[in-house]
Order: sequence, then structure tokens, then C-alpha cells
Amino acid sequence: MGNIVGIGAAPLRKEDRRFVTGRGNYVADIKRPDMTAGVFVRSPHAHAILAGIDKAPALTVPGVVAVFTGEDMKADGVNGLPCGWGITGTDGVPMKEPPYPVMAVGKVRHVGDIVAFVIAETPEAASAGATALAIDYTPLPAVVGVVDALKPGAPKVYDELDDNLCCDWSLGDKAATDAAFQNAAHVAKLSLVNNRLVGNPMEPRAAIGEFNDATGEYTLWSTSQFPHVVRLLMGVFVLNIPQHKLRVVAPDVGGGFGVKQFHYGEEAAVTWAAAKVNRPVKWVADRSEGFTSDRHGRDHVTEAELALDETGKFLGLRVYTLANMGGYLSTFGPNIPTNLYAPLLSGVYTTPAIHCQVKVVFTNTVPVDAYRGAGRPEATFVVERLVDVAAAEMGMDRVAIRRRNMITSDAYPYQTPVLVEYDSGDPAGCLDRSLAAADYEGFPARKAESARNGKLRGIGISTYIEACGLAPSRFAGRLGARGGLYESATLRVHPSGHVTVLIGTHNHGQGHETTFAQIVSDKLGIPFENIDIVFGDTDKVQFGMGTYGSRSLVVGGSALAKASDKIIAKGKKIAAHLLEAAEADIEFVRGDYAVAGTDKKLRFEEIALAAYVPHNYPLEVLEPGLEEQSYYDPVNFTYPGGAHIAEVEIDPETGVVTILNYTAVDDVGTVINPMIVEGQLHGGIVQGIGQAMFENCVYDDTSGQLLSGSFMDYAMPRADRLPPMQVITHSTTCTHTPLGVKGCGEMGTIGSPATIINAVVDALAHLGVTHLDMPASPNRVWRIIQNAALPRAAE
Ligand code: MCN
Repeated sequence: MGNIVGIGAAPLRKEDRRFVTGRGNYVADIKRPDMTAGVFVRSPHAHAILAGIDKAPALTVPGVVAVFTGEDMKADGVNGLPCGWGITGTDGVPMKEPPYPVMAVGKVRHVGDIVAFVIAETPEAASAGATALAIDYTPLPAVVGVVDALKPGAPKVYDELDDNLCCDWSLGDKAATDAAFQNAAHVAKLSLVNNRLVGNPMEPRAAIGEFNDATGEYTLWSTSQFPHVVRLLMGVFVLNIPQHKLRVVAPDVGGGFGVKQFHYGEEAAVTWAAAKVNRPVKWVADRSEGFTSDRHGRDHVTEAELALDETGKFLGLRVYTLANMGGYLSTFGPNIPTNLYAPLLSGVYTTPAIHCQVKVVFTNTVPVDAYRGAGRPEATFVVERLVDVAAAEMGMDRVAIRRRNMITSDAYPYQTPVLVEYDSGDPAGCLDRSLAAADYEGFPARKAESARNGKLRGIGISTYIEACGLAPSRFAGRLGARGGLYESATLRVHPSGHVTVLIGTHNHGQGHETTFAQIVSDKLGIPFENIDIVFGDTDKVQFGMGTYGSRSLVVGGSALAKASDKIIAKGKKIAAHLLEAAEADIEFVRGDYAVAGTDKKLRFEEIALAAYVPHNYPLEVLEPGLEEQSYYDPVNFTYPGGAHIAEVEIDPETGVVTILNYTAVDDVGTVINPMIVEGQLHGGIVQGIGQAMFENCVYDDTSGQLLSGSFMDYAMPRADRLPPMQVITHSTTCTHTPLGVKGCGEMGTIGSPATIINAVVDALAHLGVTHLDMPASPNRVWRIIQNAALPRAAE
């Protein structure tokens, strides 16, 4: 018999055995009988009229089975990809929502837009067919930046629209915010760019479609973070396949980071084409294809202003952001720079008035959608940079100005002026612990030591908050969500007492097979080894919403806790009957059903057997079997947050920034598995460091070509450039989740970009530097140092 491994323990991850022994099962590993290979032909132009496609040369290539275009899909009644979120402008006008065809019809709108799908006996033959295809493009002027896209006379991404503005949205009380600025003793201003990112999960996207013409059933295997939602969107909106005839399987997925959270055209194309050729069709992206077809993240241009009184108290915050949507509206696209951004602008501060205007803009670039953090790193970057700018301008200490404005731990629940109500938190506690752990006091001595070595040393702080655990359905619905955001769990107890959990979330690296088993082991008092977690197959698992927005534990784990409680409750009824006691007298402790005050008890396994072999069973009042289900819709988001501190050292000769150390103190509520939480923080911080230091997705302004379209030009963070990290949890209990948990999957990515840039700016402050845009590449930092040196040299 194994052990109970409950909440707070740190067992090794259950799933790792298959991963480290090479027995993961990824879409690219799957082979179906008589399977064909598909290659998508993608636009080399950012913007062009698709005048015609001649399939004939491709069809003569040996091995080519079929070629399909957008016109073929349109003629077959296939619809465009739906957008899951409909936002409304300040003027009450809904966002402009042009169609997003699976494959381009009439016009291409970004480099990488799909123009044809070539299916062949082998990937090589499909590639040869794709090369042979004759495509007639008439190139058009392209626009890639949000500022340019809004200029009068800019190339129009959609001819049928007046301009490139999708929606002019806002949140907050404008009059109150303007009034706060009237009374300000000081106004700090900041213009910034939140750089565009490419997610680059280790496993590129892939999909296999299969059709059974005897039963009319379709199956899609996809590298998806939410297979049920793909089944819903693709079946109901795009291909018109009845839900019971469509199975979507997302097996092991090698990282998603948000990028695999959308319904992609490739999924619909393989599924539809499989029926046309009546053979399975497999597509696996290569890395370059990922760069021009995976949804990108971030890409904001922002002007922000903070009004303060003479003591440094924040009076008001005004933010104006232009957000790039790319060429089409992706599944969650318009939601990210609006609802997941503006409500976080209060940060951990008591700013009484906030107003945020966001213009959501079409351009000739890859569609932009959620990438780890999604809206919240952008908000944190605005707030935490602006606080540093204000402190510098007012001659205040950066810690002191934060403390002066922080929400105190006794002020929760705290209603912000931007919709959300924080349930719990202790920002000052996180800050205190981070300052101690980072030896903040000792920094001046370390800076002096660096100076002696000819280096510039800086320290950066970010006290941040995020909203995660998407989302209360009613709240989301008010904000424009076209779906619900609950989660489901089924707990199937077998006659032996072993348990299979069917859960609607998706595990693609976060360790759910371990942490969810810990919750059940803890709740039911049964061995950890006796519990298996099943996810990612719509034929096995009841409808679930999948994994994103750090929701799996908060929403899925809560459903699991509730289903466990139902199992315990039913078990009590069975135990009362078997032990001839009143149900109210049955106590359930660590897997034992005992009659209070006696030594009469039955094990969980005995109750499970009795439920399935009901020879002695209260059949009049209770059904046999032991299986319970819960659908949990949260009442609020959870609000994890913390204080991050980093120290950097800059070599002024080269502009190279070295991060010397990183300290993160975070509030994640109840910790299920401290090792996994630490790993999530590490990974998240590394992704945030990636944005702050290395990664930048760059398009050519005139041609619209992606200039950073491979790892030669797009710099991912690598182990040798990363600092040692201290990760400490400082938790307050979430007041509304059954387990007291908050999410943790994105917080590292949310807190770290501001932390790093604040440190870099601090190191350069003596040169008069008040801000620099990300990434803090050697080139950019070296130029800043050189430019700062020029006037002084002239003096
Ligand atoms: N956990 C815990 N105690 C807490 C909070 C979380 O033990 N108080 C555990 C959870 O049980 C889970 C893990 O930490 O095993 C992450 O939990 P959660 O915060 O619920 O986040 P999700 O599981 O919903 O994961 C989504 C989140 C997001 S939005 C992105 S993007 C992301 C991320 O997590 N993508 C990832 N982490 C990733 N990690 C990997 N390896 N790969 C990705 O693609």
C-alpha cells in the first residue's frame, strides 16, 4: 500500500517517467493507417491580392494526392474562424469583426497567411507539390506598426472598413481621472513600447485529421491547450460537424505558453481535407512556419501619466495604448489588451482614479493573442516603470514611494477603480521579505565594488499583482466573452478504491498529473499511486474549458475538490448503512469512515467495493456506483502577486547586461506542491527575462517581412545568461476558492520584465537615463551609454 501524498508535499512528478524515458505521445509521433502528409502553402507577401492559384503543376508532382484552396473550402460551405470575444467601444459600437477564412480568399493579410493545402503520400512529395503550385499575387503596400496603421492614408488591411481601427475601447472614470490630474503636485509621464514576442514552445504545432466514412465520425489530434473548445468552435462554427461525431484529442503537448490556446485554421483544414481525400491527413509545423503562423504576443505602444501629490501619494493614472491585433481577430485577440490589461492598472496601489483608453488596431502581421501573462505583464510594466520614473523625478526612494501607496493587508477585500475586487493579499509583507532576501541594504556596497571593476550596477524592484483563474462566467460575459469559463472534474472510484480523474483542463508541462493527484490523495486519504489523471480527449472527458490564464488549479482543482467532497458524502451514506449508524455520526478521516466515539470503521476501499457489489446496500435511497462530477464556476478571479528584485551589472564597453541575481517573493495562496510552484516561477521568470533582455519580433516597416523569423535573429533566453534565483512563497489564503489556492503559472512572466528594466535603468540613472525599451540588448544599451557620453564629451 502506498502513501497519502497530500497538499503541501513535493513528490517527484508522476508524468516525468514517460517523458524522461522517451515515451511521451506527441501528435508528431502518431501514425494512422494509410495516412497522408499535408503542407500548407503560405503567403510570402504581407499584403497582396490573391489573383489566382493554378493547381495543375502541383497535381502532376509524383505522390501529390490533392490540393485545396480557400475558394474550395468556401464553395463547400466552410465558415471562417470565430472570435471568442466581442468587445464594445467607448461609443457603444461593437468591434469591427471581418471574416477570418481558414485559408485566404481574394487577399492575403500577413506573411504566413495560408493560401493552399497540398496533400501527398509523403511530406517530401507534399513540399515538392507546394513548390510547384503557381500562385498569382498582386502585392499591395503593407502596414505593420500600430502608429502607422492609424495614420490617414495608411494601407487598409480590410478594404471594406473605413480604416484599420478595430475598436476604440476604454475603462475607468475619465472625468474623475482628469480631475485628479488637475490637482496634482507632480505628473510623471512615460512613453513605452511593449515589444512583440513569438512564443516558440519546444514542440511546434501539429494536427492530424481523420474521417470514418462508415460512421461519419471525425477525429482531430492537435497540439491544443483546450480540445473541447476546439471541438466546439470548429464543429459548430467552422465545419458544421455535429459534436457527437467529432472527437478532438490533445495528447502530450510539449509546451504551450498560450500559443496553443486558440482554434487555428490548420486544425480545420486537416479535419475537412481528411474527409475530402478519405484518408488521414497529418501536418507538422517546422520552426520557421511557427514564426509566421503561431499567434504572437504583446505589441503595445503606450503613453502613461501618473498624477501625485507633493508627498508622493498617487492621485490618478491615465493610460493610452495602441494594441496590435495583426491581420485577423484570433480566438481571444481583442480580450487581451483590453479586459486582461486595463483592470490590472491599479497594481498593488490605492490609486483612486484610473482611466485607460485602448485602440485595437489591424495591421499586416501575424494575429496577436495571448502569450504567457497576456495583458497582465503589459499592465505591470506600465505601472511599475511609471512608479520608478515618478520616484526619480520627485527625488523619492523607490521602496518608500511604493510603501506610501500600497494597499495594506487589512484593506482586503479591496475594490479597485478598474472593475476588479482583490480578495486577499499582503503586498507589504512580500516587499519586506524580498528586500531582506535580496540584501537590499547591502546594495550600495556591491554597487561600489562593481564601480571599482569598471561596471555599472543597478537594482530593480517590481511589486506587482495579477488576476488569474479565468474566469467567473458572469463577469466574463459582461465583458464580451462568448463562452463560459467554468471547469469540470469527474472522479471515478473503481471497485478496488483506485481512482481515475477526468478533468477538463490540459496539462502541457504544468505537472497536473502530480498536483491533482495530491489533491485527491489528501481529500480521500488514499495512496497517491492509486490515482490517475486523464485529460485531453473529448471522447473520454466531459466538456471542459482547458488550460490558460493560470486557471487549472484555481478552477479545475476547485471542481476536483468539490467532486471529492461529493464522493466523501456518498461514502458516508454507504458507511452509515453498513455500520448500522446514523449518517450524522459517520466521520471521515484520512480514508477511514468511522462511527464517532467507537472503534467501528470501514476503509475507503471497502466502501468503494460495497458501492459496486451492492449486496448489502441502501438501494431504496441510494444508487450503486461511486462516481461524482462537479462543474465549478468561480465567483471571482484570484489575485496572486509579489515583490521581485533583480540586480544587474552592465559592462559600459560592450553594453552587455548581466543579471547577477533574482529574488521573487510571491503570494500563491495555499501551495499544493512547492517544487512545482518553484518550477513554474523559474520558468515564468525566464520568459519575462526573455522579453526584457533578448526577444524581439521585428517586421520590416515597408515590406512587412518578418525580420526575426528564426533563432538566428530571434534570441531566446539561454541557461548561460540566466541568474541564480531565490523563489520564496509568502501566501495569503484566497477567500473564495475551496482550497484557498491562487494560480501561479504566469506570475513570473508578469513580475519580471519591469524588475529587470527597473534594474537596468537604475544602473544607467547617473547618465540621465529614465527609460529604455525592451529588450535591453547590448546594442541598445551600448548606444544609450554612447549617446549619454556625447554631450558630456562636448562640454
Ligand atoms: N500549483 C500549486 N499551488 C498553487 C498554484 C499552482 O501547486 N498555489 C501548481 C498547479 O497545480 C499546477 C501548476 O502549479 O500543477 C500551475 O498551476 P496554475 O497556476 O493553475 O496554471 P495552469 O496549470 O493553468 O497553467 C497555465 C499557465 C499558463 S497560462 C501558461 S501560458 C503556462 C504556464 O502555466 N504555460 C506553460 N506554465 C507552463 N509551464 C510549462 N511547463 N509549459 C507551459 O506551456
